Amino acid sequence: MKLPILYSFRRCPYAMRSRLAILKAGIKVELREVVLREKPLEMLRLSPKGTVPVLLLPDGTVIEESYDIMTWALGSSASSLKEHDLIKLCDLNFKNWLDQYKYPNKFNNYNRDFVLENAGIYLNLLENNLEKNKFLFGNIRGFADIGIAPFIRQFAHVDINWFLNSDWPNLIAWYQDFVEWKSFKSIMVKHPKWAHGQPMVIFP
Ligand SMILES: N[C@@H](CCC(=O)N[C@@H](CS)C(=O)NCC(=O)O)C(=O)O
Repeated sequence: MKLPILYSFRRCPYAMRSRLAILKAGIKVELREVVLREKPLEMLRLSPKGTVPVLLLPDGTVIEESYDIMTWALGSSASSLKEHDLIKLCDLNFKNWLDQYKYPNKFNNYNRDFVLENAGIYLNLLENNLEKNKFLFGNIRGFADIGIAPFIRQFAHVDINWFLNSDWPNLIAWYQDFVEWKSFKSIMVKHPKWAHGQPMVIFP
């Protein structure tokens, strides 16, 4: 049986959310681990924009946005507009502040306090939701948790001590629960770079 093929990069938060959704859905795919500076031609032919993740379905359909891969895997997209909006706000706004925070020398636009103040607007939103429930939209880990947590992990890891001492107790607990989650650990297992002729890696 032909499996869908997922071009992925272990440390990419967009790829992480896609792998988590695929794992949660109980779907099997062929995993092709990509090195971003040497993207395989096979992937670029499918998706010339050159970002991971990219999913190729056996019928030839290409899904090249992580949100759409999540939706494909989980059978439905965010169950409420609020959930959808929170993910989109992550991708369209928070991610920019995260990049500024993570790579200050690359952007060099704003000082750290200003960047943190802006990133904090989004983190406060998450904190407010998590004050009410263990997860972002209730007491079970849902679409938004999977979609957003990889980005918060990246944020936390820029300066983990600062994050763990920050004023977001519920966000910290949610982050810690995420990184300890066995599904998260399993999607972070290392795989060699994909190349023709290598044994096929089936995920999960
Ligand atoms: N909107 C895309 C964004 C994906 C994205 O930007 N992925 C990054 C890696 S985390 C990438 O492939 N960047 C290309 C590069 O660095 O060459 C999605 O949601 O899938």
